[in-house]
Amino acid sequence: MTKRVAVIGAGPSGLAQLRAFQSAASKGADTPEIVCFESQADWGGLWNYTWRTGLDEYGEPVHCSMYRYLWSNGPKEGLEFADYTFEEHFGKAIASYPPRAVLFDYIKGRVEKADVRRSIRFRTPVRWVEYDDQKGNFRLVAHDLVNDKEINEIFDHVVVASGHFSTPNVPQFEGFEAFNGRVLHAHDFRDALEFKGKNILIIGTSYSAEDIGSQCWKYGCKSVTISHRTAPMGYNWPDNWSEVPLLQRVEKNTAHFKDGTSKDVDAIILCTGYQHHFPFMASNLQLRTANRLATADLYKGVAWVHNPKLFYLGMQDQWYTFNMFDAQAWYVRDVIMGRIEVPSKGTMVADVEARVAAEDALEDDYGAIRYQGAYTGELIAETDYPSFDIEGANEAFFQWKKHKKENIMGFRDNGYKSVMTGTMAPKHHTPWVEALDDSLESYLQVKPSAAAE
Ligand code: FAD
Ligand code: NA7
Repeated sequence: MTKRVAVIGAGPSGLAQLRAFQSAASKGADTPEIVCFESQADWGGLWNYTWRTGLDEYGEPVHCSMYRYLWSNGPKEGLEFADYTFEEHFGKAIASYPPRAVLFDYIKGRVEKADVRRSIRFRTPVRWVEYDDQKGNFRLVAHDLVNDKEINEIFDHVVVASGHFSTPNVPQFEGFEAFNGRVLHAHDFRDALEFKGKNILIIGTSYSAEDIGSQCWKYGCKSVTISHRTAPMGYNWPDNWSEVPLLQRVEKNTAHFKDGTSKDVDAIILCTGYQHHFPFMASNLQLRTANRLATADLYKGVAWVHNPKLFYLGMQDQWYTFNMFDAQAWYVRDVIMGRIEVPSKGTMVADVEARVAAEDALEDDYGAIRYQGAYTGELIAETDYPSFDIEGANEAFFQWKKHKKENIMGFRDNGYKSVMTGTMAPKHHTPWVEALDDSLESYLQVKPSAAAE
């Protein structure tokens, strides 16, 4: 009997899984039946932008954490699909830090070419997954929102690709209740113009903090104050920025920090990260992990050590993204299709422990990039996913880090060499600080009439 595989989520990771099976089928393999469940009305995951925040029109939590004017925060040369290059999609070489709409278009291009949309049930959130020990399969419950119907089906394998940058981690600080401005989490940030002329306070020092602060600065906020728990980011920020220790309390509009200093602010943006959140998985199948490179309980970063018929994709903290998800998806496909055998539980647990220890021994971000590059390469070597020059991709990340240090508001004006095509990215036509229009048409310099055709 044909195996049935459920894929939860049609973001970059879930789509990688669909493409992996389609690729095997196109080479003549007998592939399982794949059903992908997606809560949103379209594919692309976080890259599928919506203006909505909170709950959507069906009362479902809004998945999107992206915002207007978002440009890639790392070089596209580090995420390029090995089986579908930027040049193939756009018909020309493009600059290295595309805005969201351009990357969304690229993600869609590959799966449109692969013709996998028909395996996706949109507007169908998965509500529950449990494993039947006796029958050796999974029972999955989902909700067809459009027809308001419950779906109850049996699967031999489940691949969870629901992402982990959507459920916000929201700490509480003394005085928030009486603060006279807006307190929001990065997940609900949508348009920097809301903060034009305002003094903003950002809590956190990672990607969201850096990028939301930069957005607000670019679109005209009055000042940016960044409060750290561990250490300041230390970039050469513009004059109206300051980095301060952790927020202690807020009194009316005055924020007080750990070093005794204070600042009057109009809005507070919590860039305090996200939770791995899987309320739809039975508790014995639920991944519980920190946001790190070596996730807990996943053999080779994907197979659930307690039951390797279940897989999680893209659950790592991410330097590499799209091509790492591909490496994972091709690997998972081959396990499901019996081309790769998973070892005993003891060996799988030892694999996880070794990965955790190796990550713990890393000294800096450069080590972390090499580590995730090596992991991606390790999985690729076990499948027929096209191999590529990982060292070269690492080098694009190293250059990116160097360029950020040199000029945090100008790093996106640099270009890098594609390890897939060997082409050097052209310089973008407008410096990032002056490029206020983030549309695909503006980025690619397509005339609106031509874009509409
Ligand atoms: P997601 O993109 O989160 O997709 C998960 C999908 O699963 C969604 O479509 C969701 O609707 C669906 N889903 C969730 N739960 C269910 C359910 N119960 N039932 C059915 N469907 C469900 N990466 C980069 O490479 N470059 C960047 O510049 C970059 N910028 C980022 C900026 C922000 C603000 C954030 C939050 C992330 C950014 N990322 C970036 C990282 C991002 O995580 C990846 O690019 C990518 O989107 C991860 O893909 P994914 O498929 O694993 O998860
Ligand atoms: P990250 O990368 O998980 O970073 C979370 C940040 O929030 C980090 O600086 C943490 O500080 C800080 N944090 C978390 N909890 C607290 C509390 N309680 N108090 C103060 N500071 C806190 O999340 P991001 O949203 O920046 O990035 C996620 C993805 O989105 C990423 O892939 C990007 O591409 C976009 P710490 O250093 O732990 O002290």
